[in-house]
Amino acid sequence: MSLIKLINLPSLGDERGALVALEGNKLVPFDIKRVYYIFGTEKGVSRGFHAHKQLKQVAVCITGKCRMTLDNGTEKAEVWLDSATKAVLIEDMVWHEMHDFSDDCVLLVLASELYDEADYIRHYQEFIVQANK
Ligand code: T46
Repeated sequence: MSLIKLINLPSLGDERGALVALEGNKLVPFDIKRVYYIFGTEKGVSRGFHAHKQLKQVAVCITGKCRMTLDNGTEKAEVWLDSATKAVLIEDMVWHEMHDFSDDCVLLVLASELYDEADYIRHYQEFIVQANK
């Protein structure tokens, strides 16, 4: 299966504009326990650089765009998040980085668990060892 798992978010727009609805265990393949968003990222700044032991997430740029790289320890791939109707599923044990944020980027993330720093693997070599166990 491909490392990049895109989720097409149908736009429920009409003549007034667009609307996208995200529901847990439907388009989003888990119970949504947390929502956060990243915005105002300074020019040239990259974020992420970690994997999660258990957490699954769905990410979508609701305005602007950024480039996300995914790495499962054997394969690497990248995707531009450049549409409010294009989300990517970030599985557990996938190293991910976000680059090239546009000035107007708002990256919305839906998460399967509450925030837990102990769930992060923030060192790439440790990730490679864990991922290849
Ligand atoms: C991820 C990518 C896509 C909290 O206190 N609660 C939260 O729910 C989150 C997400 C973060 N934080 C704190 C932890 C740090 O002190 O906010 C600070 C910035 O977090 P971090 O450096 O991990 O941010 P990113 O942009 O590198 O990564 C974030 C998420 O943390 C991460 O889970 O997958 O976005």
